[in-house]
Amino acid sequence: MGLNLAQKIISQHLVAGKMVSGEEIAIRIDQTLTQDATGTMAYLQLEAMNIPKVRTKLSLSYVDHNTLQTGFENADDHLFLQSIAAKYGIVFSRPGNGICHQVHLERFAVPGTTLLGSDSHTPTAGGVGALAIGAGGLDVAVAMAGGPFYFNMPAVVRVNLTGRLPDWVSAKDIILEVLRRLTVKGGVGKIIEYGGEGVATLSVPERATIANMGAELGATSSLFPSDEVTRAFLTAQGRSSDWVELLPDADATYEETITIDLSTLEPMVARPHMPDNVAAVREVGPIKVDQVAIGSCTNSSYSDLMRVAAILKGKRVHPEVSLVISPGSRQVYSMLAANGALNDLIAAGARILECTCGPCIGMGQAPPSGGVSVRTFNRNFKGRSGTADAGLYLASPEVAAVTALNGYLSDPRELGPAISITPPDSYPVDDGMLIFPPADGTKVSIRRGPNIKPLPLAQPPGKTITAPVIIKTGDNITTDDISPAGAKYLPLRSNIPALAEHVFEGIDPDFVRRAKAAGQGIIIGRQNYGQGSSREHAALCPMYLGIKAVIAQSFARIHRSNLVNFGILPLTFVDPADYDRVDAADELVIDLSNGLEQEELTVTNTTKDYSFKVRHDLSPRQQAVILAGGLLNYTRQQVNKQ
Ligand code: MIC
Ligand code: SF4
Repeated sequence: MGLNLAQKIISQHLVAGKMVSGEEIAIRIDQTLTQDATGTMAYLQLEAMNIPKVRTKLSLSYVDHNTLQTGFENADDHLFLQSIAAKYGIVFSRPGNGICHQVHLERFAVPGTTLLGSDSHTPTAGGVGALAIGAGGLDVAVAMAGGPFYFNMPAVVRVNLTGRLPDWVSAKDIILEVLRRLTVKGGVGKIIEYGGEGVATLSVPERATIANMGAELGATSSLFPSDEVTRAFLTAQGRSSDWVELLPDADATYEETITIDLSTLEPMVARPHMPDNVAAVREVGPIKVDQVAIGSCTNSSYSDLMRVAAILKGKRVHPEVSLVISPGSRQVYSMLAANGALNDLIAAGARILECTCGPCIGMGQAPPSGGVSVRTFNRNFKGRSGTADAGLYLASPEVAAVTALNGYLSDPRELGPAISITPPDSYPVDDGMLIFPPADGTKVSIRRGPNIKPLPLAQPPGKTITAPVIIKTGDNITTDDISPAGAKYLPLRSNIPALAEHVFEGIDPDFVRRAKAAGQGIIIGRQNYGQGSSREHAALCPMYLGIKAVIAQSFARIHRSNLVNFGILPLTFVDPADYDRVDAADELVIDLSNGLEQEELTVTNTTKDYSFKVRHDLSPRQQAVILAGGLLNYTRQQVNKQ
């Protein structure tokens, strides 16, 4: 039987398990990446593993999230990361070099290889046919130490692209259409594999936009074939030797197939506050806009920004709109500077920001109260911009640019004939902002500022967990809800005691006080609990506050793994209706007297005097991780056994 792309790459990297969807497998990891906001924890965890040097083919540490440096914290983190990289044989990408996913796509992603990154948008590299997966920092640390990555074999969904995009419709509109159809939980447990004749019409940066936002579907990864378009891109980056052809077999099978006729698409927008709340720009109408933000790992490639510059050239941003632009990488930025497009942006009134995540993660440029911001980004969760009552709309660079000129949400098709940007035959390559590690890093001393606090460790659970429900939440709780994003919080990412003070702050400011008062607690969630980012802080901080279990109807993949890694039990209701019976402050007793061997556990609600069943769905390895008090304790035990 023929293999699809995912099966081809997985089978070449498989070290445990069978490629049967839903079963736990383990794969060898070729490359890892971290960014600074998750990297500090990942490297503290790597240090705790006591290895002299990383064992991957290539590991990178990017600094792109926390660059505001409003206090000493961010700068201290950067020095810590730089010294750790030198010590452990990791390439360090300096602040200013660009957003991790954009730089990785340009300079390092290799078709057919595996990449594990401590950022949920790591699958961007699927644009060149790398199997790239986002994970918690601890999983990435284990991979750097040479351990395999464990996950459930995903179901592989084929998205068949037919036809060709009409003028002014772009890659962002394709992924918004996929989100409209599948929703933010439609990709959980799946790899989305793109095929069909429409793929050949898309450049690598366009494919990367689509693969990037597969994270918003909850997908494990997204994959494009590696074809002649990929070869041209890698050659233009001076990396032709990294190219291999990677196509699915003609008789490959898929668990599900959906078809999108590109020629029927039109400019779209995701409305507040979810990336799947998608409608045509035409349907939403000319709403007044206060801010337009262009950039992020989704849409800040050379071609994206060239299209924006062409739309803005010779015109002026609307007086009531603040237009901010962050180029995705130093390569993109310098190309715009060299060909004059930067000047077109500046002349039009754009505010040019650093090549970092910036406003996407609420690091500056918060919109005004009750404001409307149209962004080329990938997430529009409530509060993520730094303004709790702002409404964020996600759209293509073309929609964003014309909106910035008009002052209201606009359809770029009004601009007349389309602009065509030819991808360059050769990109200017300057890796001068990458610091390659010395051959022997053993003498390097680690620079550890006062904000870098030791890692808290989880405790093994006892025979029962007796604890009150500290919070009962609804569907699609994001990791932004659990551990907020933004300039106030990101500097605390290497300081768990300080960061833990803000858990659930945006939706329940009293959560921390109640959790502390109770000593230990349980969280109740509904569907897709923990969607969004890979930040393990959304598990670490609740663990630090005594949370022992989360009982939900379903979980997002990365967050569920992070809960296990930090010794918190992720449990699902056997009867989803039991969600309705339990209330905040109810006292629950979870019976673990038989360990975790039985898949179903009994929970007694002693406040309301009834019992219900929950499932843990943990693999034997994950059971051992929980019983050891988390992955770090488990890994240490394994090492001591050897
Ligand atoms: C995000 O887009 O939410 C982030 C910030 O990049 C996160 C990582 C983090 O929280 O540090 C992600 O997507 O994983
Ligand atoms: Fe950075 Fe935003 Fe991309 Fe996350 S989604 S990596 S914050 S640009």
